[in-house]
Amino acid sequence: LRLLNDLRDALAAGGQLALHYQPQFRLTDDGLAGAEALLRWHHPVDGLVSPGDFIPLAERHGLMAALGNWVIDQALAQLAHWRRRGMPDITVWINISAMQLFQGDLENTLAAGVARHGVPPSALGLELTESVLLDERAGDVAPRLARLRRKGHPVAIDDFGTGYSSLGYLKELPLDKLKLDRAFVRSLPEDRADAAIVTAVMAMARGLGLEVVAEGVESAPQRDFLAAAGCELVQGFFYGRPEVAEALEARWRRAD
Ligand code: G
Ligand code: G
Ligand code: MN
Ligand code: NA
Repeated sequence: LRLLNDLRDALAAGGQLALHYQPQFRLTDDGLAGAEALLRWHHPVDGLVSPGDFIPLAERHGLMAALGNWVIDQALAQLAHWRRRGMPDITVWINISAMQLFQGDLENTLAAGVARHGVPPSALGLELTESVLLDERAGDVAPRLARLRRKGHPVAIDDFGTGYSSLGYLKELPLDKLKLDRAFVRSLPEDRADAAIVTAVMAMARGLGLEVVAEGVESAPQRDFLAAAGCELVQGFFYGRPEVAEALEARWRRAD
């Protein structure tokens, strides 16, 4: 388990981990609304290692708390930096794993981080995948989310539509946004089943007072379909890949 030891070293030493930021835009006015922070590990020998590979490793071997705390601190430090430079009110969204939600002291970690960096909690959004809700401990998801939201953090359900979702949970859970999984976006606008699903999700979200972020938008026809369906926010390669913090800042500067 060389990779595991290397990850331990990376957490201790610093310099190898980074957050990349993928921009999110409002469809109404094309404005920059926020960004999803995505963890990257520059391994000294193996090069770039995907979070899909090392996050499961971290979860299995007790490193997820440290890794999750690093992400929270890094995102808040970046937000503080951007706010000092007058970047407009963007929301940075971080991915929260089931383990963080259920085992760690997420609420206090966030509160301490927000206070330390002087950033309003509303600027740091939390993405939870649908599968988190299916966790055996899911019985107390709702009160946990409610407490995080009461502190001011917006909450989104990630990869919406891919879990074995009972739609019933949408009624019970305190949420702000749905992130429509890119599987439903990929074949828009031609695929009639996907078009029907996306249209229905938009209608349902509107009725529930939730905003929808479409993921994986890669083309203008996809964007046009989503706009016509009433989708509020978009994220995907058509708009921008996950990029270093400076690149997101440059985007804002160009638009300014
Ligand atoms: O960016 P990429 O496609 O490589 O991400 C792969 C997966 O890793 C995605 O599902 C993404 O949500 C997840 N991921 C990326 N960054 C983080 C993180 O900071 N924390 C957690 N828990 N998951 C992350
Ligand atoms: O599970 P989650 O939604 O957090 O995963 C985010 C991942 O999706 C990122 O690692 C990113 O690289 C990937 N991604 C983002 N935009 C696109 C896109 O337009 N197309 C594809 N194929 N992948 C994307
Ligand atoms: Mn995500
Ligand atoms: Na997703």
